[in-house]
Amino acid sequence: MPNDILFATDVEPSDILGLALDGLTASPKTLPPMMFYDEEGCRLFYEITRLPEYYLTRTETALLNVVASSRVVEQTRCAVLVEFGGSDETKARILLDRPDSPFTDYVTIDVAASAMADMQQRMAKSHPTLSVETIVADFMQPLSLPLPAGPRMGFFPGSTIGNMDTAAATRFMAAARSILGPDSWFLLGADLRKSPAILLPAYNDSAQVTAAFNLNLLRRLNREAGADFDLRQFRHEAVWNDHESRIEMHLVSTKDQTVTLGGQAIAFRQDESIHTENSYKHTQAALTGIAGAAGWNMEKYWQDVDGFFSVILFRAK
Ligand code: AVJ
Repeated sequence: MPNDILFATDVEPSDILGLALDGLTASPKTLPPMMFYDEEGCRLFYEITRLPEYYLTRTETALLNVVASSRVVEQTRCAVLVEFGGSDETKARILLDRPDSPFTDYVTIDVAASAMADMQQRMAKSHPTLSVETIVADFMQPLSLPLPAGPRMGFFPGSTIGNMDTAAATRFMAAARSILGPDSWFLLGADLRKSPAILLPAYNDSAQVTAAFNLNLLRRLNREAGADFDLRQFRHEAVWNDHESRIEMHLVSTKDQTVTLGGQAIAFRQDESIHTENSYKHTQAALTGIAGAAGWNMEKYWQDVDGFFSVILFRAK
């Protein structure tokens, strides 16, 4: 299972229908990216992370290994690692597995309760002395959390922040700042702006796994919201929006057609799209600007030799 998942697999069926209707009756039509991650969607995303074109996961993993083997993390003297969206601990393990890891507590905040319970079991086996706590909550909402005492380090890997526009990313970073408290630190993994010649294949891979991942949304709505999408009449499209500095994923109707869900008819014109995801690609300056507006100073910055991906350590102002 991927650990980049911010949003729930555990959404109530009624919410799925409501969310889908909200998006599909809007103009232009949209569906929220959280909806990708049903069981099959999680499996397909995991497959995406192994694709040769999808440089993000392997580049970030290599960077986190560099971060972990530097002394920077120990020097923060953080005792508590708080992962936002951490229902899969793979990347946290890179930090927690260090022999001189300063962490005594690992806290994850996510809406995917069942995935977090599985994580807790795995961690109990491999890290019996580490205190592992799972908090079922949507961290985009204001929260007051009973976190263990001591300086805390927030952790938000996977470039999940790319799903948020600047305003939402700033809101998230500010919420994290208030949840973590004074003297806190924050380790962010974020994809960087680069040539569309690199970006487009990452979202339009030759094995068509990303296409399957995108189209799986419609299969999910057929199953969970009683919709009747014909998957052969929609195609996956990934485009680079240079002005917004983002990859957009769309599902494009190949003909004029009508789909029903929840007893409501939704009309599609030929070539009309459902906008299913934004994946913003920020520069270092944009990322530190967002963090700065949310109460964080940049302390250290890592990127790979190609400048594809960044890991940034922030400290509360
Ligand atoms: C999990 C949001 C980081 O935007 O690259 C992968 C999701 N979408 N391929 C990303 C995704 C299509 C991914 N994030």
